[in-house]
Amino acid sequence: MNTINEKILVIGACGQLGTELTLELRKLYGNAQVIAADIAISQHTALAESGPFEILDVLDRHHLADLAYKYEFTQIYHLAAVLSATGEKRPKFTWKINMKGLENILDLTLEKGIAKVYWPSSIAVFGPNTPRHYTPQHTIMDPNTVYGISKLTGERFCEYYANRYKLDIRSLRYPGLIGYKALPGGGTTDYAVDIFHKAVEGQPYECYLAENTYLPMMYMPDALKATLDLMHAPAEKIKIRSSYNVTAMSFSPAEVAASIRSSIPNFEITYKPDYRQQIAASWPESINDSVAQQDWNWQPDYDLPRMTQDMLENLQKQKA
Ligand code: AKB
Repeated sequence: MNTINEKILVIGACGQLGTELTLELRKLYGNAQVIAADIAISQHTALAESGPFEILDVLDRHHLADLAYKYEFTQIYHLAAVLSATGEKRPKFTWKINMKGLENILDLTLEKGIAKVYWPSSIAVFGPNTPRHYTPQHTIMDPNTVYGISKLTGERFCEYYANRYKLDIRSLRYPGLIGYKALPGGGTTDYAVDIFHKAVEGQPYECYLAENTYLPMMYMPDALKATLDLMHAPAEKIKIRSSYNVTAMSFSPAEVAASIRSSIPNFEITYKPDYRQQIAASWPESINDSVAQQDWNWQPDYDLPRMTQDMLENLQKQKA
């Protein structure tokens, strides 16, 4: 991996994934080489203080072009998106941010000859008629959330640009991501982060999903590893230019609560399913990521017990 002479723009740098990915990229490439950008400045001081930061609205093509001129980016990580739960409250806004944002980045990439782009997709591209267990890479895709529809359209768009214009675009279909450094916002899988915060604060948790709702999940160190392994793999290994299935574990709210109870025995959970239950019910329970394993050797490190221990230890330190 050659890290010299790269200039990397991370859009959506203050989000759950963006915060950690920006810090990781800065470790690898150098602080000055990685430009964090978001619609507003982060409360995460390490992110704002460790390198360049730009306020950026991804819908503003002119500002994007100005930044590309100023920094001469060689790579873009375009993470800014409205997630599934917020998406159902604001469908038109979600469509605009998710689709126009991606279109702007793809056009900029073509115009400025940017070498590599990363764009995240999601398990939300699957829908009620997709096989729910061990969902394969290629299968029925009939998402019924605006977020899922925008991600599926984005996947088709990325593959089209890769084939037609030879752009080097890479993507992963993330499951729910769990980390302790930054909070998620507006997703259906967010409960799996919130539950750890409540447990460490000694409070009960009221879950908005039913106790036996299984969803695919991944701990943040694995999400960072998957993203960077994909981006650092030789181009000829990347056979999928829509987006790769990746996963690490699958669990239900009852199972994560039980896992937390092995360290915090009096932790209590109750269930009050809301509109997010329907979204979760349309998504896979588990994912087959054998194509990612084959193409670029994907393997996760964290299962539920190992993640639980690490989350609790780090949150306890943070809140002490
Ligand atoms: C969400 O819940 O919307 C996201 C996702 C699975 O893409 N975390």
